[in-house]
Amino acid sequence: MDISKSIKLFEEGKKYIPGGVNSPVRAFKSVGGNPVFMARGEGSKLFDVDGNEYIDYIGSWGPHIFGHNPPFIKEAVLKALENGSSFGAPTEMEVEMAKLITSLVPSIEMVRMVNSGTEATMSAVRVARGYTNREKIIKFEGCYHGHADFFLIKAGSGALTFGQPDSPGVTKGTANDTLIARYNDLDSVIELVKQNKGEIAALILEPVVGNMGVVIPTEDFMNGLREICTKEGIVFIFDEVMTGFRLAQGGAQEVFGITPDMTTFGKIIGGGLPVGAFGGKREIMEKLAPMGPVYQAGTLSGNPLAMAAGFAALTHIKENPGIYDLLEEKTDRLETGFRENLEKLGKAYRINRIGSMISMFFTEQPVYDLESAMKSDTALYAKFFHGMLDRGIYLPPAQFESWFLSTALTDDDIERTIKAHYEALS
Ligand code: KE4
Repeated sequence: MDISKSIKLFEEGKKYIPGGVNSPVRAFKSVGGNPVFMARGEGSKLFDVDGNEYIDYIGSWGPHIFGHNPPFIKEAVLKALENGSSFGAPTEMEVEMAKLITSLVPSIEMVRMVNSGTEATMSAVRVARGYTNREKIIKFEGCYHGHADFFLIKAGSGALTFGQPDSPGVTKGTANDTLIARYNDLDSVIELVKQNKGEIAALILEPVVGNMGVVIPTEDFMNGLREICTKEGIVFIFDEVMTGFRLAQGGAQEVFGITPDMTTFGKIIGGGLPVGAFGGKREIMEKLAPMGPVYQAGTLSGNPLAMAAGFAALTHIKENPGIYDLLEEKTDRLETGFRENLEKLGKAYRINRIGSMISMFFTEQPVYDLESAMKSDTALYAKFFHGMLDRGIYLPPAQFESWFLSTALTDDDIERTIKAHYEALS
C-alpha cells in the first residue's frame, strides 16, 4: 500500500509538533510503522492522503457512532454556522441541550458543558471535593480519565501503552491525594476506605473500561461500589466519556441499573465536535460558580456550533432507540466471525465485548483488570494491527484500546473484516 504522502507529512510534522501528532496514541508508537494521515471520512470509511480506503473501527475514538459525517449532523452544523460560531454569551441551544441530556440520563439533575472529556472529569472531581470538603480520590489502575494531573497515576490508554504508569510532571503532592484500587476487586477499595476514613471525596471509574482494552465489571463489584460510596458519603462518579450514549441511550448506568452521583461525558455528546459535559445531583452541581464557590469556566463551553452537532447527535439517539439493537447485531456478527476464526486457527485469544465496544487481547487468559490485560503480547498485537491495516481495516494502534462500531458499517464491511482477521492471524 502506497503511504508515501503520509510518510512525508509525518517527517514534516515531527519538526513542529511533538512526535508529529496532537495526541500520543495517533503516532503508532506501540505498533510501529508510520501513522497514516487521514484526508476524509464518509460513513464507515476513512480515506488517507494517498487515497487508500479503510473500514474504520476507531470512529475518532468513539464519537462517530453513526459513522463519519452523517448528513443530519453536517446540516445542523452548517445551519448554525450561518449565525456565527461562538458568542461567549448564553444561547437557547445550551438550554435545549441541557434539557435533552437530563431527559436521556435520569441521574443528571443539572449539567455543565465543557470542551473535552478531560475538562469534564477534572471539573467533576473538583466539585466533588468542594461538595464533601475532602481531598482524596479513588481511581482504578488501568482506567484513563483524561490527562488532568491527578489522574495520571497508573493511567491506562496512552500512558499505559508507553509503560509509564506515573507521568513526569505530576507532583508528589498531587499523587498523594490519588488512591489507586484494582478494577473488579472490591476488597482493594474497602482497604483504601479503611485506611483513609472520612478523607475520600470521590471514587471515579470507567463503568465499562475501554482504556485497558474492553474490561467489563462484575455486578457484585458495581453494586458494592455503590453501597460503599453511599455509606461513606463518597461521590460516586461514572466516567461515561466513552460509554455515554454508546452502550444505551442512558449509557452504562442504564445497562447496569446503577445510579451514580455524578457522570462525565465526551465523544458522542459532541457529534464529532469538541464537547464534554459533567452533571449529576442538584445539591452537588449547585456548588459550581456562579451559584456556589467551586470555580470552573470555559471560553468556548457550550458554543453554538458544537451544541448544534451534539444536539443533532443526541436527538437522533433519542428518536432512534433501535440503533442499539442494530449495533448489537453488527458487533455480535463480528465477534462470532472472530471466534470461528480463532477456533479454526487453534488460537484462544480473549475477546471482551459489550454492545459496540470490543477488544481482542493476545493472551489466552481471562482479562478482567490491568494485571491480566498486561499479560497480552503487544508485539503480536502490533503484527496483527499491520496485517489488518494492509488489508484496509483501521484499528486502534494499541492493544489497550476499545474498538468502536458504527451504524454505518455494512454487512460487506463486517464480512471483509472477518476475512482480514483470519488472514492477519494466519
Ligand atoms: P478527552 O480529553 O480526550 O476528550 O477525554 C478524555 C477521556 C476521559 N475519560 C475516558 C473514559 C476516555 O476514554 C477519555 C479519552 N479516551 C481516549 C481513548 N483511549 C482518547 C484518545 C486520545 O487520547 O487520543
